[in-house]
Amino acid sequence: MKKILFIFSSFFIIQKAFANQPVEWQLGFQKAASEGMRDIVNFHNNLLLPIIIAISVFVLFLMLYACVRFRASANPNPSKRTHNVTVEVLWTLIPCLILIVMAVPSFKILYKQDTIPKADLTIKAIGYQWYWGYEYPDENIIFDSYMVEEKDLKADQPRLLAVDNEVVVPVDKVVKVLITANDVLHAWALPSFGVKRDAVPGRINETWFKAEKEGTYYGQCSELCGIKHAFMPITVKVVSEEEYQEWLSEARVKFAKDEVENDELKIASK
Ligand SMILES: [Cu+2]
Repeated sequence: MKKILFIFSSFFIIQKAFANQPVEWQLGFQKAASEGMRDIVNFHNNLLLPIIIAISVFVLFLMLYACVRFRASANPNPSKRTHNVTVEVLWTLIPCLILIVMAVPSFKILYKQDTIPKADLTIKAIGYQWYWGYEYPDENIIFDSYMVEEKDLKADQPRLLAVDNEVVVPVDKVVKVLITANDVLHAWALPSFGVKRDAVPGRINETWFKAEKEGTYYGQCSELCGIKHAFMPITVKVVSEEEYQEWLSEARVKFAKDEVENDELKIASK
């Protein structure tokens, strides 16, 4: 009992303190930080969970009822009935109706996520074995993002989730994410934003999010991509517009896209 209480209390307390990464004894989703994720959490908590609980309780009741009501000792001559049209129609129709009730809001969320609003900025995530590369195509910025090894972790960096170069985006802006891979299938996933898209070599997938709160958000590659699949985390830092501009001006120098290629092109075209 104490353990159960601990699980419950730690769930609520830790959820508040570290909202953006998995926590020990966590139940349910990470806290939502975008409208998309809020939709998903509401759908799950307010519709799916009640339906699942109701079905489980009902089936459990039926099983217990059948065990008691039709036990061998009370039924020396068992019933030979094999069909009942009414019951058969009901147990086909009712599950169909339940599925329809679930499908309507589910498709609504899917379509909402699929329609990308006018983007304020675009980033490109490229999956490699085993790290992520990022580009800000409009800013001429390109960098790689490797997991921080356990021995190099700073005090506030979570194990297996922190990276050396974080993606930085401004708060309350529509961020369009182009996702692809350079070798095998990966998947760019960030639970707090309700985002998960496959990274497919030779193809660009799109998704978007609008972060509502400043903070550091952690995700992981979510497609088995080889021996170090678990070691290519995703870190997105959501900052204010001013901080973002500051970061941009530094990043444009630090992560400037190599101009050599273009120079060579220029030489070649001369
Ligand atoms: Cu991967």
